Amino acid sequence: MASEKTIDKTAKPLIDKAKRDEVELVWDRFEKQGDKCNFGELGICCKNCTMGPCRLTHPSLPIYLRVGPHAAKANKGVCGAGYDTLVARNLSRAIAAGAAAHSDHGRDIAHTLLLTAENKASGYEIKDEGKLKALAAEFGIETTGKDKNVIAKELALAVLDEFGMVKGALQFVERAPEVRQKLWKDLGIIPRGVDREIVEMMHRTHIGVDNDYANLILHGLRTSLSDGWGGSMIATELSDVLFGTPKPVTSRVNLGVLNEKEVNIVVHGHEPILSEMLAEAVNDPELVELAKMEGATGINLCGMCCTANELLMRRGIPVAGNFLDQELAVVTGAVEAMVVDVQCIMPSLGDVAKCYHTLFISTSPKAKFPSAEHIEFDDENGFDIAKGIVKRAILNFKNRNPGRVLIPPDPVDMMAGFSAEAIIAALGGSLTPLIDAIKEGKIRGIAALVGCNNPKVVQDKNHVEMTKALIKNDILVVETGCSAIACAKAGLLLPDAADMAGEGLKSLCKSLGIPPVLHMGSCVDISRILVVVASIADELGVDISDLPVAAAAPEWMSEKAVSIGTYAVASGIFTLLGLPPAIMGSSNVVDLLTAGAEDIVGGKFAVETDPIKAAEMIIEVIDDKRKGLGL
Ligand code: SF4
Ligand code: MSK
Repeated sequence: MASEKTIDKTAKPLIDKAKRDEVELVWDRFEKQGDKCNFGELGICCKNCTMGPCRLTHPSLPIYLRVGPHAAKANKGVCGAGYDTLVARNLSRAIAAGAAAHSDHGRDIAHTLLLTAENKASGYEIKDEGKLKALAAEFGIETTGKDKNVIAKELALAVLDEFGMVKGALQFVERAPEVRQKLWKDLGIIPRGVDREIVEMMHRTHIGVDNDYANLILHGLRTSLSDGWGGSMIATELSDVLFGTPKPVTSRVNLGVLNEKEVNIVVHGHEPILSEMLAEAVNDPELVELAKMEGATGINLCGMCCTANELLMRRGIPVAGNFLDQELAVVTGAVEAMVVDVQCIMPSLGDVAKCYHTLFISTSPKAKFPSAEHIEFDDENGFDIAKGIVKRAILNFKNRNPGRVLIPPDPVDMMAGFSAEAIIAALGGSLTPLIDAIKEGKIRGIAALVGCNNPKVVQDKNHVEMTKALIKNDILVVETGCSAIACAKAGLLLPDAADMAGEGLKSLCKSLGIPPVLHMGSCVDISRILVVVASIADELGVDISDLPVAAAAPEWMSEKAVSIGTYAVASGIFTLLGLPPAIMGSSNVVDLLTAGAEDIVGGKFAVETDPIKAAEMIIEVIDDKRKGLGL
C-alpha cells in the first residue's frame, strides 16, 4: 500500500502507477532483501583482509546463527580483532567515506573557482564579490586594489591547499568559539588537512593498525571535523562566491512541479557546477524556440535531492522531490531527461527510465551508470555542454507518450534561501533579536533537522512529525537536505505555518514574516548551521555545547550522514538519530558515543525511532541547556 510507504500525497499515486506499469521501485527491492544481515546490523563483520570475512557471535543474534554447524562461534576475527575493533573500524570507515564525498564536492567547487578566475571556465562568473573578499581576508590574502579574478585565484589556491597538509590546522576551524578550538587542540583532534584525515583513517582501519576503539573514534571525530569545518564549509562558501549567497526566495515543491505541456528536465545529485549551467541553458532563446518548434510550451527545469536545494536556494527553481522521489519522477512518464552528477543517485534510475521515454544522462567521470547515456561535463566547456544536454531533452519531447503520463496535481508553495547572511538580514542586521528571543524564552532553542529518506521509514513521516512537535514547543527548526524538502512538501516552509507553532515562536515568525522552519540549503550547507551556532556562542561568550541547540537525522541512510552526525557531536551538539547505526555489537562503542562523548566533547548521540519521543528528547536536552545558562 502506497500509504504505508510515504506521506507525500504526490508520491502515492505514482507508487500505484509504478505497480500498474510493472516498474520495480526502491520499496520493492527493499522487501526482496528479506531479513537483514544480523552481523551487518550489529557492525560485527569485517572484510578488511582475505583471512576473513570474519563475523563474531553475539547474544542478540538469532539462535540459528549461534548454534549449529553454520553458526558463528568466534568472539575474535582471524587476526584477533574483537567486537570493539570491528565496530569502531566499520564506523570509522563510514565517517571517512562521508567526509570524502562532501569534501571532494568542495574541492570540485574550488577547482571551478580557479578556472573561473583564470577565464578558463565557460559560463561561470563571480557573483558575490563581497563574500570573495571576506573569505580572502580570512585566508590572509590582501585584497586592496586587486582585480576580483586575481583575488579569486589566490583564494582558490589557498583553499585547495586545505586538502593537503600545509599549515597544520584547517582555516575555518578558527570560526569555532575559542574555547571549542582549545578543546579540540587539547584532545588532539584539530583537523590538519581534509585529505590527510581521510587517508589516515583508511590507514588506521587497515588490518593490524589501530585496534583501540577509543583511539579510532577520536580520529573519527577529527575526520568528521575535516568535513563540517573543512570540505563542506569550503563547498558552501565557494559556491556562494560563484553562484551567489542565498536570500529568501519562494518556490514550489513536490512531483506536481512537473509540467504536462513543457519539456521537463530533472537535475539530480549534489554539485551546483552542473545544475547552474543547466539553469542558464534552459533560458537560452534558441533552445526555448526549439522547444516550441517541438510542440512544447517551454522548458521546465526542476531539481531532485540536494542539487534541487542548491538551485532552489539561489534561483527559486522548483523542487520535484527528495531521495525517495527520484524514481517516481520518471514514473510520471513526463520527464524528458533525468540529468545526474554525483551522490544519492539510485543506479535503478536506468532501469526505470527504460520503461518510459526518459533519457538518463550521467555527467561526472566519477559517477557512471551502466544504463545511462554519458555526456561528460567539464567546467571549461560548461555552458556549451549544458546546452547540448538541454537540446537532447527537447528533441526527446516527441517521444513522450501522453497516454502514460500522470503528473499529480497541487504543488505546494514554499520559502527557502535562509543562508546565515539571510537570517541575519531578516533579523535586522544581527543575531541579537534571535538571541534575545532565546533569552526571553520566546524561543526555547534551535533544532537542526537534516538528512535523507530511508525505505525503512514511511517517507517524510519522521521529518514532518518531529518538526511539527518541535515548532509547537517554540523550538525554531532549521533544516537542510532531504529533511527540508520533506517539510516543504508538508507546507511547513511557509510563513503561515507559524500558526502551527507555539505562541512565542509564532509571534517572532509573524513579526519577521518568516516560516518557523528555515531552509538553509543542501547537505554541505549544514556548515551554515555551524557558522550560526558558533556566532551565537561567541555572542553569549559560551561554547557551542552550552547552547540550547540540538540536531537530528530522522530518516538518515548515507555515509555522509554518519560524518555529519559525528561532526555535530564533535562540535558539542546533542544529535538524535531516527535509525540506529551499525554499532550495537560493541557496548563500549555504544557507551562512548551515547554517554562518554558528552564528557569529552560536550555532545553525544541518541537513537529514537519514534518521532514524537525523539522531539521530546530534544526538548528535554534544550531545557537542560537553558537551565545551564541560567535561562
Ligand atoms: Fe578478519 Fe581481522 Fe581480516 Fe577483519 S582484518 S577480515 S577481523 S582477519
Ligand atoms: S541528498 S545525503 S539523501 S539528505 Fe543530500 Fe538527501 Fe541524504 Fe542524499
